[in-house]
Amino acid sequence: MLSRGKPATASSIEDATLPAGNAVDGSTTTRWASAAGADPQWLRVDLGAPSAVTRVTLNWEAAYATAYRIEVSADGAAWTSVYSTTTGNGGVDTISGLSATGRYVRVVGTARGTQWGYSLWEFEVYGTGPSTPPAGTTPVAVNGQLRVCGVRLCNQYNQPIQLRGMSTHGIQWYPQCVTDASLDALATDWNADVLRVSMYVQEGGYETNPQLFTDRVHGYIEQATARGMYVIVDWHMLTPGDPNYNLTRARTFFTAIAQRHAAKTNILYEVANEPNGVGWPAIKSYAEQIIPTIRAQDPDAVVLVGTRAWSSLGVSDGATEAEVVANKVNATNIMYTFHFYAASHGSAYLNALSRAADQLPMFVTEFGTQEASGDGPNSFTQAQAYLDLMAAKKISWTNWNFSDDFRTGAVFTTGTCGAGPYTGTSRLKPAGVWVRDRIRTADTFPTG
Ligand code: IDC
Repeated sequence: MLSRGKPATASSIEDATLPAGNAVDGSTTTRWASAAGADPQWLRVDLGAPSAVTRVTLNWEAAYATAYRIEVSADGAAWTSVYSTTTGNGGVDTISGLSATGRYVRVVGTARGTQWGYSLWEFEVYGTGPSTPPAGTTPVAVNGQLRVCGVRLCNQYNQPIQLRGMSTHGIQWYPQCVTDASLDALATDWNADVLRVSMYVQEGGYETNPQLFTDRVHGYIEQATARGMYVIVDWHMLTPGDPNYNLTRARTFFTAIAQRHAAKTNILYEVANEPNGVGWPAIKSYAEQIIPTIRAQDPDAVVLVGTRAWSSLGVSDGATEAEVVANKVNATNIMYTFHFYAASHGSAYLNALSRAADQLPMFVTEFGTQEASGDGPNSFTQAQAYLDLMAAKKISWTNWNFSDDFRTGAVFTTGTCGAGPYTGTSRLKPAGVWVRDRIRTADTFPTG
């Protein structure tokens, strides 16, 4: 909604207790009323900047209009009519499907339903606000800064959304797959909303050259940002499996990243890829130490916390989501992660994710359509069951992985990276064709 609390004026008021601003104050017990017995009369609101207007709602008091127009204007002087009716009957009128642009929006009453004037409890204008570029440009332009709302991920309009995209492979091994050309394809051919940057800590990753890998992540963040995608900064700890082992390194890394990118609206921090061989209390304790480090630099970003047993919510250790539900991380604006590999992780895993998503904010930051090795045969049937669940519960996801590694879970055929082409399907393995189709599907990003 664009109109609430914005400056409103009117052609007349019945008396000083019924000013124009009462129609945009969000209260249905205060109202604007025009002088009795006079036509035409108008009420207008100034949205502050040119805005795309998609919907207007009028909540009439007993003194309603039988005939009125909705008009928009760029300057408050020249008006364009975008809707009119002569059969108004009061109550609440919702006029949707508009595709108007203007800074000023007004209702002009031309025929009254009563002997009184025109009176509105509320006048609401919806669309894409002046703070963002036109709707539909990029996922970040539309959704802005994300936040956790209940068990969902919400956009700047407080509407729940689902993000879909890809994870890189380990950036120590496959930087040649993260290029301007490959990211162009990911953003505009795959229509991805989000890129997960998987920075291993061990296995030749961050610990071997903190500056180099920090700079590499900085660069990928800028490249994804330029394309309007969200970025998950993944602290890809795996072996050893206790995230506390890398706490000091994590503090250094996340401080540098969060400091540099705090003003951006598109960063999510994943603080522990896959804890393993360690209980939930140790993971929770780690999270409660690293989250304040990030928040000290970037207070409003969503933080993603790994769960026990390779982010299986404990299921791979014979536990369930109940241990998290009973002992949540003491922090706000966080989500918990769940990873699955469809050919290895059947209904016990799927059911745990389903239950968890009703009680915890969940984000699937990694999944494959194949076995837990990221290789072997695909189970597209089982993978689709997960995708259906995630669509229904608006669980965001990133798929493993955007590289040309030989394994079946790497989307490109060997030798693609560096040369391309990254668009289309000619260089995709079966898992790549499958997941590209499922990322390309139109997004639903409500703006009001
Ligand atoms: C795999 C990579 C493989 C690498 C291995 C160990 O595909 O090249 O040798 O990691 O580093 C995960 C992990 C992810 C794994 C992936 C597939 O988060 O690092 O990638 N997987 O095994 N969890 C479950 C599966």
